[in-house]
Amino acid sequence: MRPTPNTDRPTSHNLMRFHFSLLLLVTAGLVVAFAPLPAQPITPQERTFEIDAHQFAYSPSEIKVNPGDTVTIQLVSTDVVHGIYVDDYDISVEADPGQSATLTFVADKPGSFRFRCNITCGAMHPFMIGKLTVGSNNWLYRSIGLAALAVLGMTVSRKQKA
Ligand SMILES: [Cu+2]
Repeated sequence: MRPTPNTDRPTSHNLMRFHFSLLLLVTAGLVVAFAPLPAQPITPQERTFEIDAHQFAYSPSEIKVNPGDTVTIQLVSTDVVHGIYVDDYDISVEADPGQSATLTFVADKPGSFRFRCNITCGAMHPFMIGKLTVGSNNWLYRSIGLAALAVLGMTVSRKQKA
């Protein structure tokens, strides 16, 4: 059993204070979740990734770049003929067994894109996919901010009840 709180009814002043803190927290939450971020001064870079293609996977299977980067993928097929096709960017290249092929493009579309093998290379060929991420981890920082606010909110409401 928790100790019985003293029987004072919440005064309207306390209630108002509680509602005000609540409003403040909700507002802060909305700001953290939706406020537009200032354009980040990211200097576009030239980036090269070597991706090994083998039945039935890429390694690495995820690459991450900043918007505006000039990306070069060196595709190396280590067994049979493989290709790489990047969704939405609609670009591809194919590499013969033991050979490499190069694909260069400007990552001008932000977001997450699948890349996949565009050469039928065996039974599990449809599962030969990877991911290209163009952009920053804004959503991650936002969710961390929201979690921090939630903790703060619980602390405040507990204090109000005490
Ligand atoms: Cu393949």
